[in-house]
Amino acid sequence: MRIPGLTRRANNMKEIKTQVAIIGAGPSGLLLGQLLHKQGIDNVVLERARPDYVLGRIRAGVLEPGFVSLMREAGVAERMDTEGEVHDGVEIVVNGVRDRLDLKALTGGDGVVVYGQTELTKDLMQARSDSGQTSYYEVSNARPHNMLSAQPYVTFEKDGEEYSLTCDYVAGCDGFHGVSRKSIPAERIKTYERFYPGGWLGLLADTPPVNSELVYIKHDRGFALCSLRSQTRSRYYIQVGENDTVDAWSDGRFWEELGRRLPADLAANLKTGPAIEKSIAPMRSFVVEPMQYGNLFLLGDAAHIVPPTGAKGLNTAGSDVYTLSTILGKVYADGRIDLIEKYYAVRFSWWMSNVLHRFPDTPAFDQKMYDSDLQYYLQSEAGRKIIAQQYVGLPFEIIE
Ligand code: RFL
Ligand code: PHB
Repeated sequence: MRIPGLTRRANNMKEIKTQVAIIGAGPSGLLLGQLLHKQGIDNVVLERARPDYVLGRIRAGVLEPGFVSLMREAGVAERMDTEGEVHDGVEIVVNGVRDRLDLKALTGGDGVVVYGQTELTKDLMQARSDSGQTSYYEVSNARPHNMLSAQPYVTFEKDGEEYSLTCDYVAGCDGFHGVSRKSIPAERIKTYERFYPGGWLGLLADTPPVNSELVYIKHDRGFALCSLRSQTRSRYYIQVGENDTVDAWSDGRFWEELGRRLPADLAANLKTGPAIEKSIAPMRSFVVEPMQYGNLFLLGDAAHIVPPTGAKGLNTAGSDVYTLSTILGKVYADGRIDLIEKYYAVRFSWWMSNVLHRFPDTPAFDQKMYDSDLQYYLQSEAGRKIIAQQYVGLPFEIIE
């Protein structure tokens, strides 16, 4: 592991220097690190958990074209391009009736790629270690300081030693529960949050998926989603109640409940098997404003959360990463310090137009609106186009 400029301060705190300190080694932090590295910008990643813990979290599976391009630009797309599945369509089931949205036709050519967050995180970890960039896993007490100054620093502890990481910029990529957002004085930010009762119980199994494409199901017993990682690995979700726990859901109970929510032809095709992973994802919408405090930037889940319904979380994180890596590229190569102040404005306007659109954030949770809106959208060509365009995502902003 390369430790840039490691020195020891008088108080025995080890001092490290880099250009960009990245807190969090989820997809946001690792992809940012890779894109900065490609532009010759030195960065250090600090992660609280162990690598295998990060890889054990089963989350997103659907990548929009913008995210896919970013993986290619970062030089980490080889496995995604061979093992990921391109999906040109997705199904929505209302009142037991299956309706396929031809994403490609409705958007004029775009589809999505099904490739697990776990897999792309693995690819990013590998690229990072291959290129010899510095990462510290299992750190504790990471804290950003002096964020309004030209020389912020992050203190942290690792293996009983205290470190100080001096840098030009801090990227807070440490998710919803991370320290970055909490380090901004409360009077300088506003947070907007809505917590929906209940959550999504997800189950991963090595069984062929019930359908070759994703199926979103509206059902009186609750929402269900048939997703997949490949044609031999399925990922299913069912909406569960507020007080439900994973322990209350044996594999058998899960399969039975899923079967009840599927239309008959799909239920007949359901192949069950032992769960490889089962977890409940909470349902919340959250955004912090601004997403920046001096030289500290918030990216991904540290700045905003949407319920998994629209498959937007990881993709939005990707567009934060694109914005910040583009800005920092221009800052270091062309001295465009003026762009630093643009991060927040660019991100917030993109977020508002892309994610706060009523589909797909609202429907599953606001039944009344769901009924009228979804029917309206599905029954007109214009509505179907809107759903398809939102699903495959908006293009990234040009930063000039
Ligand atoms: P992450 O992935 O939460 O990573 C944050 C990292 O920071 C570390 N950390 C710290 N490190 C150092 N010091 C501290 N004090 C720290 N505190 C935290 C954590 O250990 C962690 O490693 O955030 P990131 O990188 O912004 O990535 C965001 C995505 O993970 C998230 O948006 C998506 O998974 C959301 N999501 C989906 N998004 C999609 O675009 N498409 C999907 O299909 C999709 N499906 C999903 C999802 C999220 C789900 N859950 C579980 C919420 C399905 C589910 C079930
Ligand atoms: C997933 O495969 O995990 C997944 C797919 C689509 C979503 C949410 C999650 O909307």
